[in-house]
Amino acid sequence: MPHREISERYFKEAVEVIPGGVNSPVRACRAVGCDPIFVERGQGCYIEDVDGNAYIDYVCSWGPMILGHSHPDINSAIAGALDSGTSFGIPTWREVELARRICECVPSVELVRLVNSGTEATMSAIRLARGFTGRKKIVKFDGCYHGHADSFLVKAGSGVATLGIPGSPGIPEEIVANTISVPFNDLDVLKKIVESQGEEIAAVIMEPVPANMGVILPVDGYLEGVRKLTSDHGIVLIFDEVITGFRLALGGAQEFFGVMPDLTTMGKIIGGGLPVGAYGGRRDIMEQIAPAGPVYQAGTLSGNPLATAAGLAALEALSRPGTYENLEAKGEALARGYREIAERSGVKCTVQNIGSMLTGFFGQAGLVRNFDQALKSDTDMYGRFFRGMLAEGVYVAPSQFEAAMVSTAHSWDDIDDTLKVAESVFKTLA
Ligand code: KE4
Repeated sequence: MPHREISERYFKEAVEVIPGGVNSPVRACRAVGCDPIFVERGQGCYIEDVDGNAYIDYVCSWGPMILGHSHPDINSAIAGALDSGTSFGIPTWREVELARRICECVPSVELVRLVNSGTEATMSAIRLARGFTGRKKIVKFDGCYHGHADSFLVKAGSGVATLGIPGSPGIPEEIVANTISVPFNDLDVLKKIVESQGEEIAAVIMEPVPANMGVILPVDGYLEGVRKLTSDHGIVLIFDEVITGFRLALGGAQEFFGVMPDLTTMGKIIGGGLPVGAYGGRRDIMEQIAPAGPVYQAGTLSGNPLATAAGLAALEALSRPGTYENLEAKGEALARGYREIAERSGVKCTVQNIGSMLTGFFGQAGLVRNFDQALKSDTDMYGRFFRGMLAEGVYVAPSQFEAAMVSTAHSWDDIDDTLKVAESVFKTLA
């Protein structure tokens, strides 16, 4: 078992000055029964903690590090931008370039606004949909997570599910009353809601491939069905592609599945590890955003020179031929390996994957199609899996209700080494 005295000391100090000792709940590792490591550095697919222990990293900062840590193109882009200053609050050419690249890559995006996080992107997109339609209600899906804005903390995934928080205190019921949450992958339920309340619904917001309850795949025809229902009722369809954007394809899930939303929210990868979010889509809707239109949204650091430099470098690297085929092949190999190991070890574990993201739902035998089914997973067994992998130098998501991410920096040897570790860890789970 690697020693972690320095991480333990840092965590004791952290809890004295930061709630729970972390700046984002899921990092606390409470759901997997251990205290968090503190990272010293990252290089490629590896991270090293402050005690000098190295790990193959499958969290990848929850998605942004699709090119691995300390990618030379990104680091030099940031260094180059740094010489000219860090922030102006005045337009710069890089934010136009990044906006242009996003419009070129994401099929349904004609106009885009840069913000500083995924949460800012989704909360702004909802406000825009409400302003554009004049309607109040929104529909989300059980287990999907769209950041921590008030309207979304209803049956949410990610850290909300991880910590088993029913919703969140501090959110007035009047806000929550306008959020309808329905099961993912059930078109009939959505149809009933839309047909009975459609004229009051401003937007349906969805992760086209949910990753915040673990990776859940849309059943055939589901996305197309949601698209038709929302189009028929004048409802703005928002694809929250903060995770799937630039991960499943350069054009995200909408390119992968060929289903076009009205608005798309983005984040993570487009910042290259620095804080960038974005929302964009149909020109007639986006032109309602101030100062072009009356729907207000603003941000001191939006389009920041360093963050846009990093984002541009990331998209440039991702545009190279063969990138997504390679990511997909490694994601598939890892998922297949886990399935074979679970089978050999007699461990019930349903592994679901798409592109370079995957989740093993422990204690499950069949497909996991929605949040209620995901919640039946054996989270104690997942915790033993996490701790076992960590002890052997593999850092997987510290929650059953998240996704493991493969980067371009993961070599075939890293995948093989990960599966060798998993073989021994699964033996302890049976
Ligand atoms: P941020 O505000 O954390 O940048 O993005 C919010 C968000 C919006 N939409 C989707 C689909 C997301 O997955 C997220 C954030 N993802 C989580 C991990 N699943 C962030 C990790 C964390 O909360 O620390």
